Amino acid sequence: MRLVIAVVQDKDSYRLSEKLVKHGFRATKLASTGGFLKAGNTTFLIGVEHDKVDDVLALIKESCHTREQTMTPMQPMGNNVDAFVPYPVSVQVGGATVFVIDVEQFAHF
Ligand code: 2BA
Repeated sequence: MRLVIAVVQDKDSYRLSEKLVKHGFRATKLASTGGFLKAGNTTFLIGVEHDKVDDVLALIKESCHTREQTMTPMQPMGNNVDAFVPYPVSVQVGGATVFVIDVEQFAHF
């Protein structure tokens, strides 16, 4: 068995959930936060047999889109940690960041 961990944008998570259910894949959704943008995203944990990994990756690929996102994180100004200035950042996010991990043991009681 493999564990597919997919970090997707919140906007794509409903579409991906629907497709996974429709194709009979089991998944857990976790609310997560990106370390860079500090914006909410969704992390899917999908346990799947080896020969089905490519099917899951295809569903993720067709569900998740690349978007340009502008964020204004607050940066400390000089040595004074109380003074902050807005610093706009434009980055391309997604479609999805995916890790595929070997599962040593799986139990479902
Ligand atoms: P964030 O960490 O909020 O990153 C959002 C987007 O900001 C990234 O999109 C990337 O385009 C950009 N970015 C991230 N770190 C950067 C940096 N140090 N300098 C410049 N730009 C940077 P994605 O690559 O599509 O990543 C989307 C989300 O996937 C990330 O949100 C994070 O939650 C997750 N992620 C990406 N790579 C990861 C990794 N190696 N390990 C764990 N989570 C990861």
